[in-house]
Amino acid sequence: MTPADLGRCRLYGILDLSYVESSEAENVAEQMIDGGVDLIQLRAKARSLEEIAKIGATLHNLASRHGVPLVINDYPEIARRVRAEGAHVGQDDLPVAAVREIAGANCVVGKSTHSVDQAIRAFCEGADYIGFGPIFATPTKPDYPPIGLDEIRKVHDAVSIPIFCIGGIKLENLPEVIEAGARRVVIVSGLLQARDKAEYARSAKKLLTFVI
Ligand code: 3NM
Repeated sequence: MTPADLGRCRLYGILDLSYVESSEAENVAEQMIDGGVDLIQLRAKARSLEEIAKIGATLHNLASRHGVPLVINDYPEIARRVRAEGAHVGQDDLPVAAVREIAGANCVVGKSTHSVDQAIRAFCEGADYIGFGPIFATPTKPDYPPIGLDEIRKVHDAVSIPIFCIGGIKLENLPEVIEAGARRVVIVSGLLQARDKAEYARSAKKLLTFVI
């Protein structure tokens, strides 16, 4: 995945195994892809490396058949092993250059940021994209104070890599997140808990498609 490919991404879906049974991961990823997610991340907290690698390989197989890049959260060594297109890390993880070294030069590296200062630091560190949030309080990532909508425009003025707003974003509040300046978003629980996940993703994508 090139930076230009990344720049075209609007809707980032995270397949978080706290919402999805491992046995359902492939099926759910298929629905997300059907709905038009531009990127898929595998997020698996408290699972064995072997299990994450196994699911990662299955998802990579599926996603690459559809031309959708796969990003592995937290484990750049697994990103390399399953030939994922991206590796994503948080503030307490290795620096971007070290992640890139492990994941491989062809892997894009994303970093979670929780303030405009952290976003600037991640940009200077060489991240290919950032997550920026949580915009709203969310049970998917508890213990993080919400940033609020006002910072969205500031972070877009401050850094020029793709910014994916994240945290508590649902179809219902997506218009106000876009209105506040977001061009790209991540939706986790809203999408994974939707009855019709493909339709949910399709609706979100439609709202994001015409944002300049
Ligand atoms: N990272 P939901 S917020 C995985 O702010 C994650 O870095 C965040 O899930 C950050 O769409 C978050 O269910 C959870 O709120 C997003």
